[in-house]
Amino acid sequence: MKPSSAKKKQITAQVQAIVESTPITDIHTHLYDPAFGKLLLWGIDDLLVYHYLVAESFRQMDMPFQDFWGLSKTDQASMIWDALFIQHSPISEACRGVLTTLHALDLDVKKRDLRALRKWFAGQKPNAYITKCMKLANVKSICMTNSPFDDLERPVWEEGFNRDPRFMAALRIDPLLLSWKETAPQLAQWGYEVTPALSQKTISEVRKFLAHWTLKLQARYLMVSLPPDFNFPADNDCNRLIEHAILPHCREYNLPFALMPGVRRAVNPQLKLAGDGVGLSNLNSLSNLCSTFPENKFLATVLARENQHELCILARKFRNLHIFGCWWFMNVPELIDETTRLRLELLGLSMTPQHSDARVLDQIIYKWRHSKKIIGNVLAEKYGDLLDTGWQVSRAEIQRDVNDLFGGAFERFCSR
Ligand code: RAT
Ligand code: ZN
Repeated sequence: MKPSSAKKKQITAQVQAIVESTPITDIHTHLYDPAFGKLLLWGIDDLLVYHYLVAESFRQMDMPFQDFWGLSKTDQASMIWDALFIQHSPISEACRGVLTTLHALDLDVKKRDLRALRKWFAGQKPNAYITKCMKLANVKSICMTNSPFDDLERPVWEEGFNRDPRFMAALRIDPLLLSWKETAPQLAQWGYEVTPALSQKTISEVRKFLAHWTLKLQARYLMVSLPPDFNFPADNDCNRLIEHAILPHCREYNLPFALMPGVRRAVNPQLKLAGDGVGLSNLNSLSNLCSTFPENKFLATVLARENQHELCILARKFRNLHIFGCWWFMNVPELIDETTRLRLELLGLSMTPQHSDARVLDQIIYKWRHSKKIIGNVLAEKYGDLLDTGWQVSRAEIQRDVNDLFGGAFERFCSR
């Protein structure tokens, strides 16, 4: 006999409740430990000048790019508010996100009163506000993106501070791998005996640099974003550094190396941070890395929708590969739904379906609320399909599975 639809409804409600109440480890964000002061962005103006919204607003404004960039943050935020929320309905995912966040904070969005919103945010105290946002998103732990090449961030690490235990670090190394010739003099300036040519000595100095920052940050993984034409193997500095410095370093410290292929940087430089685009990657490179270096662990997320299926298949072949998140242009309901289904159907629970990529603290509220709804629905549907076979899942089993999706599987992969 087929299980009744009442039983399926019951399981859907149960899954949704568990998804709601399970604390999340957010494994990739651009947020900072509060000790970084102003580098941790929050509040209505930062929500509005988020680069996802900047890109959308230029489509509705005639203003020259340079004039916009010449405005203060407050004025830019006002222009975006007017273009995307007042002159048109805020339908896009990034616009809707601002409203979900404000609504969750109990602010009245229908009044469309930017001044009142600013006043409310001005009354918040950073530390209490971090706790509030994490509570509303039910996020227990946030992984930052930490670059020693960032001139604002580096001095804070160098000076030292008491870590907020809710914030983990990840060592981001894009300049090291993607523009070695420009990065080498920088390393030399910091006292590493490197030359532009990748001699043995230079490689061992690069490893010293990686060790220094891994330990200083207590980094959980190393990370790079890659252009669609990234190729491994190939005879170039990037690959030599990966093979002889990054991967041996990751093996020594038992750290995963996270690869994010598919970003075309500065497709329209006039848009600044909002000017990056997407391209299809050749995932043979990732396959080659996983098979050539079985002692290394790789985390991966891809930017192109068309790469998602192949990525799932790769993860079926290589257990040293853990796939995660619906990154950036993938982080829209339609594609989260599709990608989560693909992953659950091809891999089961051995993956991390989402990270927030939040750049502004308050965004964790909407990014997680929107994603949890979709992940919960897809998961409930899958348990419903199991019910049709006569299999029954207990509450404890659902909780175990959801724990895995929201950080447990990632933690296990890292500690392996
Ligand atoms: O999602 C974003 O905000 C992008 O600008 C990037 O930062 C991307 O997530 C990355 O980590 O490179
Ligand atoms: Zn990111």
